[in-house]
Amino acid sequence: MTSFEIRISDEVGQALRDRRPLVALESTIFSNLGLPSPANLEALTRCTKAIRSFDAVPAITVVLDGVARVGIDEAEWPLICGPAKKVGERELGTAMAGRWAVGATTVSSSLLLAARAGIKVFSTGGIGGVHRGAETNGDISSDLGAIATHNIVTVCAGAKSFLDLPRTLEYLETLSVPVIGLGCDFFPEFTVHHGNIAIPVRVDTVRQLADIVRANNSLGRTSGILACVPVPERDGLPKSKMDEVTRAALKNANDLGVVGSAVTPHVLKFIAEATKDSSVRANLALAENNASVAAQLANELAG
Ligand code: PSU
Ligand code: MN
Repeated sequence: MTSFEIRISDEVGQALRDRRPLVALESTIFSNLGLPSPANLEALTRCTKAIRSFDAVPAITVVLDGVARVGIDEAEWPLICGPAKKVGERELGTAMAGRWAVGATTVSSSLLLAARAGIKVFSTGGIGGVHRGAETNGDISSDLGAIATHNIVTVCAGAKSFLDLPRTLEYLETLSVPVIGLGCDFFPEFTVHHGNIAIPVRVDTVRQLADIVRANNSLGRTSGILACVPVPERDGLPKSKMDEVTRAALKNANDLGVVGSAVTPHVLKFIAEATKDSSVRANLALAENNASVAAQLANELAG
């Protein structure tokens, strides 16, 4: 009989025992599914550096040779940055039992692994959400259900802007997930700095955010919390340009009949090419910024 377990790296295990701050990271964003090479390796380098600069420990989640991992060695980074199969939460068991060589974790599977390890803060770029046209195609990312299920703070730059953002927010309300703007009272639109969809709660310091997390925990609430941080203004892209490219990307996906889990990687790739990689630069900047915020939050919550 084969037995399975989540393998926690020595560094992450030690940090957990020492109650040091930790930040979990997904691996899809760092694979070819999320960012083109070599920007993906640059993203991984910048995010982990940002976390370490606040004296926190990065915990990258991934499935390698069928083993679910929390924390990997730098020597294994090239495995993540190459071709990978996307592993959402429901694929985790299948990837383990099927001994997938490289299973890139999404937000949903990362949250499960991080929660099992006992990590409290997770950082990503933009979360998945309710897709445009979901009323007919039914496409709602499992990220949302996972954020509601696992008691972790997800730090993000909102949801990817090619989604239906108002419906994504409504869905998070239905799931009773607190959505908090850090330094903003709008739902950030991924690579666009300014947004015009209001969110109900704004805080201006990481300490205030940590207080909300602790207050929720004191109530015995077990849902996650979504902390939203806009892309830094100097790195953001013009909204009009992104709206135009997004329409073209969605039309292209539709014309080619791309459906299901292939939609997000396809649209991201189209947008990267159509914006001559300026969307990739913005994606890197926001991922790094989120990692910094997450590390500061992990410091506030540590102990
Ligand atoms: N946002 C990015 N790059 C990505 C993703 C989101 O900037 O690669 C990935 C994340 O892993 C997210 C997943 O969890 O897309 C959502 O996929 P779907 O929409 O198929 O649920
Ligand atoms: Mn989907």
